[in-house]
Amino acid sequence: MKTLGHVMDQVIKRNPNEPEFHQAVREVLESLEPVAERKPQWVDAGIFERIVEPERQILFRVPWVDDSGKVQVNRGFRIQFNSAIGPYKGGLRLHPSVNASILKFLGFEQIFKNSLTGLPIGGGKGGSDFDPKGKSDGEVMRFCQSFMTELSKHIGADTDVPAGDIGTGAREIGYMYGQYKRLRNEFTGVLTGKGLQWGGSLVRTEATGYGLCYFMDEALKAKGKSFKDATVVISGSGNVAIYATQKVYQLGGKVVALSDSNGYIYDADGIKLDTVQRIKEVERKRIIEYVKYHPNAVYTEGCAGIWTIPCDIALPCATQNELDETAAKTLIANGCYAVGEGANMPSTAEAVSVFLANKVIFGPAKAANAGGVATSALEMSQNSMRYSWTFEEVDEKLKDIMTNIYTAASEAASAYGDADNLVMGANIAGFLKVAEAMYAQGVAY
Ligand code: NDP
Ligand code: 2IT
Repeated sequence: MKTLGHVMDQVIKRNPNEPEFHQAVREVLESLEPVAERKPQWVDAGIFERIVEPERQILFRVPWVDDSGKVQVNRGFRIQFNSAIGPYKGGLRLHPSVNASILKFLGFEQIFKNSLTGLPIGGGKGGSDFDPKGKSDGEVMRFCQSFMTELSKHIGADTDVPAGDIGTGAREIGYMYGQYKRLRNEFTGVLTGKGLQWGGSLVRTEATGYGLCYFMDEALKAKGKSFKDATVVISGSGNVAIYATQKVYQLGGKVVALSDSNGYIYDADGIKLDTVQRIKEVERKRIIEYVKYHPNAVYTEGCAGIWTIPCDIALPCATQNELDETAAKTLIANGCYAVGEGANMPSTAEAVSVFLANKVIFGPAKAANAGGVATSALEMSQNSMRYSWTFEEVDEKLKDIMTNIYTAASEAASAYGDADNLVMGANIAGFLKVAEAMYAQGVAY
């Protein structure tokens, strides 16, 4: 990196032992090199140095009492990364692996993703190393209440609006919202992903998976392809994976595999989504259960092997760095021609290089999975209006937004000389609006 190398060096020095954060920043700075060359005034204004440093990082203790009466302590985080174009917006991840590096990479990517939606939302992310798996409803509720007791001091409908992510679904959002309301005596749109009876938006549950397919549909169309009759492999079996599966079927494709962190299922006849939804959304059990109901399907232990299944289109929808260079090469060798990232940063940097070098139609996470947060922003709009749109109205807006994101990323890629590189295109298109805003708003002396 010619112009921005020193920014990367400073990030590494200032944030040691944070590999995921370094990975996310490096990819963006590499894409922004040609922008820095064309915009010396942004270099002079320190835009690049500023954008890699979170505006605020909140770290707190989350004590709660388990069912046996024992006190447990988790760590809570909220990274308020950038508010140049709107209130901080981004999910809350509840997973034992959560640490500063993971939340900073997610918060950083959220800045550009949220900008790409075209809606007025800044970037943030939060969560805790709490593991909801195997916990009772009561334990999850007490954790969420304690988490919100502290978080409530730092968020607000016009300040910072958290939502779901891994481990945080409708149940957790409900408990957190209840606690916020109890503490603040306010019924406001401070969280998104709320229940439909109390301020939630239709389509928010489906939005990330649907949006991913709408985005990929555009990218495929540009190359004369579509989901029709395509064989699709999807990793994960959570919110994003389930609704991506549903939309792939609606678009005429067939999903043959899904996974969780223990292993994957392969059903050559096509995954029966109602079975998966019952296992995952209702019973909260493991994906291995699927083969009990569909004995023709095969379960394999270990989640990485899912990429050895031949497919036309792969949609990684589980977690970061779940698809490495070897997996990328295997997918291509087996005929895969398109990859859409439903998860955040699911492909390693090496895997992305392999996809781009082999002209795979590649939808990077920031662009391809922006439908979730975009619909969250639509939930915020509806909350402000004290109004709600129909399913069709929200779905139509989501479709438009995803089409616009594809167009913006594709046009930026062309404008900067690498037409099919949507990674570069999405990074640049997302960055430009935030940089303009930061430049216009000046630096405090
Ligand atoms: P869920 O908690 O609903 O599902 C997560 C899925 O991914 C589960 O199947 C889980 O398996 C699997 N998974 C999680 N961690 C790992 C791991 N370390 N290794 C292997 N598998 C893992 O989360 P979501 O579906 O909401 O999120 C999935 C991805 O999509 C994340 O990267 C998230 O950041 C991203 N995303 C989510 C959005 C949303 O609106 N929800 C919006 C945009 C992006 P197991 O049950 O075994 O843990
Ligand atoms: O990664 C993401 O974009 C999300 N988890 C959704 C965030 C949101 O505010 O809806």
